[in-house]
Amino acid sequence: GLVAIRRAILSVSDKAGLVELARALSSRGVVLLASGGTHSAIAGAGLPVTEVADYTGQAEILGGRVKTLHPRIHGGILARRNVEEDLSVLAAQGIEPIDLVVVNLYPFAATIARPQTTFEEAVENIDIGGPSLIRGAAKNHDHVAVLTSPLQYERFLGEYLTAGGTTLATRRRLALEAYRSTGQYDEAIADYLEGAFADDKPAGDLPSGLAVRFPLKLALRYGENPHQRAGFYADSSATGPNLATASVRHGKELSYNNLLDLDSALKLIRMFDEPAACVLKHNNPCGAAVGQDLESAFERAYEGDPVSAFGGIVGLNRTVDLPTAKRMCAPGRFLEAVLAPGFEADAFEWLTTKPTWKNSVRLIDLGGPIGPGSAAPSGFDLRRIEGGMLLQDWDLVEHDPAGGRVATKRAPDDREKRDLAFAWRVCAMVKSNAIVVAKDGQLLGVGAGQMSRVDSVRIAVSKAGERAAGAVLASDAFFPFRDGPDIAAASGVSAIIQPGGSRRDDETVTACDEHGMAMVLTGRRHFRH
Ligand code: 93A
Repeated sequence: GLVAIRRAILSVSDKAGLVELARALSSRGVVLLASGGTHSAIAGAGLPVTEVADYTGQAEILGGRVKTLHPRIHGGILARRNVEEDLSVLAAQGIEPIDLVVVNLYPFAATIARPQTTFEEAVENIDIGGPSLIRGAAKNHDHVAVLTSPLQYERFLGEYLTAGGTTLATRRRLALEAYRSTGQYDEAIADYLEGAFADDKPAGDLPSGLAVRFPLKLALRYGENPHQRAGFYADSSATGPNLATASVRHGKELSYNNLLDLDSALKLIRMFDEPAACVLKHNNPCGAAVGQDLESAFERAYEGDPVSAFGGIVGLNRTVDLPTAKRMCAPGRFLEAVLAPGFEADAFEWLTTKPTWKNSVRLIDLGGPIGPGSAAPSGFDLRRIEGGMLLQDWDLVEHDPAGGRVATKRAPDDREKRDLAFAWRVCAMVKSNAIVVAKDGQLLGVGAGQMSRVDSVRIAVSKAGERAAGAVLASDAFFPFRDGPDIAAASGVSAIIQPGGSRRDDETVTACDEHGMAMVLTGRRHFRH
């Protein structure tokens, strides 16, 4: 399995680490071949190196479009060292075997990221010879090693110097990474061309395919359950504060379920301009509130359902200050994780020294402000099903749904309007069938994930208890019958917000009118499955 490196070809756009690598190889007696610019860089450092054009006897043509595409190069890479016929062809044609290929490609992604780049420049930056070298070397990994990024040089050199050659394990690992990188390179080209050719197809068409641009960010200890393997793959195209760019500043490593809950927490608090807090359990909000300041928002969120909030995941849309930190550690409280745009130094200190659960609490710093104006999630919402994947637009929630149509005789008053807008946004983050009850910008009861809407209503109003009097209720989809509003009215709910659209909307409106309730129809549904 151990292969000595007698000859290497180097052709790199990113010249970082090149001279150091070339020097290490050269000092080990490796003969170096390099394309034009790479040759200049190595020769400039005083190292012996042959230019590809001199070796092949073929000068670069077409303004560099053909540099390394030559049988003397590709024959040397692709020949099987254990096949007599291959070796005799090399000997007959004076082709020397090449045991190491070091290539990194024209910077296509960086080129198209510059706004002034023209289509012609982008196309010229599609590398042809480089991927051919990489793919050839990776195909012949039984005999040849391939490096595609300066990030690989150090580890490779370490392994090479230790073993005195390349091991099969190293060559296999590098071959895999090589095909990943050429795959992603072509995906980026296809994405770009799809955008550039967008006029060719009807507006709103779905992408013809999906780019693989989710590199592994974090291997997780396990998935939803301990017998499931899991990992967090980051969307390299995401912008704005998100879970891939956030830093975990304290606490145990994040789990799969933590990340799911944190994602819902982020989506929820991002909907609010004013100081807002939420507490998530099993991916449903059990607490949510807005307040004059972060401290009161958190306090009211936790107190909405303190039994459920124990061990919860907290999301906050303001930098955590000391008063808020103290509330989090009040006697009898325990939090699993806190996500915020930042932590004041004294608040951070308090959270990491005061509570009994200080060692385990995960503090996640988004590193920047979030709110209705900050970047929306990138790309699409994806989910796996057997045999494929479902893709949809993100379910973004309208900021002020209380502007919807009033269907009842009585219109909501100003306080009810504010609460309806609050409840509507929280409700969108609850698993369907979703019902929430809220008052004065505080979530009081949630009915989540029930298979009948009326059961969700029963759960939500019973959670709110006596506090339901004068509260408002939001429903993520229409009421099929009047039973839900009837139960809400009996508990003292005074106003309802829902999409409407049922064949029996009239029945529901009549029920509300009979009870003197106001009802707003938004015309937009927010299922969450
Ligand atoms: O235009 S190319 O696709 N034609 C080629 O034959 C070729 N061979 C290597 N570009 C080609 N390359 C690329 O040139 C490499 O992938 C590398 O990115 C770059 C290195 O050029 P230089 O050594 O002249 O700086």
